[in-house]
Amino acid sequence: MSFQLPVASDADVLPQYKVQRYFLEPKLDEFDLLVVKDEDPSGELKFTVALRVVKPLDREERELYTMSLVAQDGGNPPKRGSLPIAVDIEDRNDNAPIFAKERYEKTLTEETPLDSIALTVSAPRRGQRRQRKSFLRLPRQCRLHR
Ligand SMILES: [Ca+2]
Ligand SMILES: [Ca+2]
Repeated sequence: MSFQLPVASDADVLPQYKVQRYFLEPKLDEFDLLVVKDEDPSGELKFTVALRVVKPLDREERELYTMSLVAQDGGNPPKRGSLPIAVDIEDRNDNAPIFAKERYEKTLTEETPLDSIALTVSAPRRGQRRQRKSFLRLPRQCRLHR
């Protein structure tokens, strides 16, 4: 999958002093640039630049990527312009709830008052610190037997 990016303009007149190349900074494993270059009759280069996803993205691993698209001209020394890019990864429901333990055990006495909280369990979502708690309550009519 790729997304077209805006290209830079360069006010210099001579084609060799206009943009000669594009690159990403820093170089990330998840993205690269697709650059298509055409030369018009005047010798000026016309670029089409797209950001390509080259590795699976997972919000639970990383939810934001920031980088810059850099345009470099043919001056000596070359001049550069850069465009900050932020890529936000949206969540997809690809993780099942997981309990912290596989099994809970609790011994209750016969004198346990009705409506007391017998057990507290939690199912944290992978990669997130927030815990969802649910409570198991003893129903009023319930009698406890050994
Ligand atoms: Ca220039
Ligand atoms: Ca997810």
